[in-house]
Order: sequence, then C-alpha cells, then structure tokens
Amino acid sequence: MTQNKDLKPITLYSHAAGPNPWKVAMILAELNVPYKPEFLNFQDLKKEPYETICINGRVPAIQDPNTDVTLWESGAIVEYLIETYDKEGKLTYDTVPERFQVKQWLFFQATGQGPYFGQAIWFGKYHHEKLPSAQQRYMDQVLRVYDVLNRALEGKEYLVGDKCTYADISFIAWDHRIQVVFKDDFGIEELEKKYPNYARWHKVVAARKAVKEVLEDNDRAVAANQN
Ligand SMILES: N[C@@H](CCC(=O)N[C@@H](CS)C(=O)NCC(=O)O)C(=O)O
Repeated sequence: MTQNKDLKPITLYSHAAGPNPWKVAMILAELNVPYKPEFLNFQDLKKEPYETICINGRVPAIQDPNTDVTLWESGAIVEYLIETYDKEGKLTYDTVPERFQVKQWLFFQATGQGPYFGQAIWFGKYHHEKLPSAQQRYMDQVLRVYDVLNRALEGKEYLVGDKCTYADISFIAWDHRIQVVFKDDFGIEELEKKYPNYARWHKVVAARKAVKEVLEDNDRAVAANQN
C-alpha cells in the first residue's frame, strides 16, 4: 500500500491568521500527507487567479495532484482527506452511529463555532465602529459553544467514543485563535475555571504532536505577517 508520505504534496491555499486553513493543515499533518501551504492575502482572494480555484474567494482550498481534485470549504476538505487518506480509520470510525457522530461535530464546528468565533473577533477587533450590542451577541455565542462542548465532554476524554477524531481536532484552530486574540477573556486559565472539561480536552488535543506543530507554524506565520 502506498504510504501517505510517498504522495505528491497537496497545495493548501492558506492565510497566516485565518483559522480555517489551519484546521485542514492539522488533518494533513495527522495523516502524514505531504502538503505545501500557499499563503495569500485577503485582498487577493476575491479576484483571479484565486477565484478560479475557489469561486467563493475564501481560504482554505486544496489542489491534490494525486487525484486531480480541487476543493474548498474546510469541512468538505476534511471529509475528502479522511475518505481518501485515512484508510486505517486513525481519526474516524467505520461503525454506526460513531461515523455520523463525528460528522455531527464537524458540522457543528463549521456552522456553530467558526462563524460565531469569527464574528466575535471581527466586532471585537476589526469593525470600523464600536457596536457593543454586536460584540455582546457574539461573545455570548462563543460562551454558548464552550458550554455545549463542556457539557458534551462531561466524563469523556473525546467527543466521540474513546479516541481523538477529526471532530476534536477541527475545533482547535479557532479555539487557539480566540485565546490569542482575547487572551484576558478566553485565555486557557480563564476557561479552565468556567469550563473545566472543555479546557482539559483542548489541552490534550492541542498537545498532539501534529496539532502542536501546526499551531506553532500558525503562530510563526502570524508573527511574520505582523513585521
Ligand atoms: N466556511 C468556510 C469559511 C472560510 C473563511 O471564512 N475563511 C476565511 C479565513 S479563516 C477567509 O477566507 N476570509 C477572507 C474573507 O472573508 O474575505 C470554510 O470553512 O472553509
């Protein structure tokens, strides 16, 4: 069987700070699939040549020379990588209901975590006027997501079954970003007090070798981009 490390590298269209591409990078790293990140600036996304790759003008997107597949939307990319390159089920299950419960959490992450965390950061840091009600609305939603995860992880090490899956890993990039951006509100020490199950789980998943290395790459890319 071809080992994943013998594959041609997948191009991952990425951004230094945007968490969604880093979520894909973590899955590639976990599965030992070689990839080369191509970092783009936001102003280059909604025009050619990138719009031919992703008509939605957002990252991530991938181009896989091993299969000739081009794909965007981080959740779809994660599912593609798992189905194509996780033949041994390292990060998923082939049993029902577990196989679908992993997808359930990935969908929750992509629709319930990413967009709300993104809006919390937008209204908290980048919006051109200060809108306290919008800031409050999205901060409340961030806390709601933490509460859901905290309750789901009561008495459990991981979200589904007894092993770390792509569902657990998919939350880490946004969690990491929001902890960095709002370190006084969402630093791990603060979260530990209010959401102990969540904080324990975040630390365990973020400490996995592949995930940790990608988070370090993420921090380095953000630092380099600020210079
Ligand atoms: N639902 C998309 C969201 C992609 C997304 O919003 N990506 C951000 C970076 S994390 C982006 O490209 N932002 C650029 C923009 O909004 O113009 C996914 O999960 O891939």
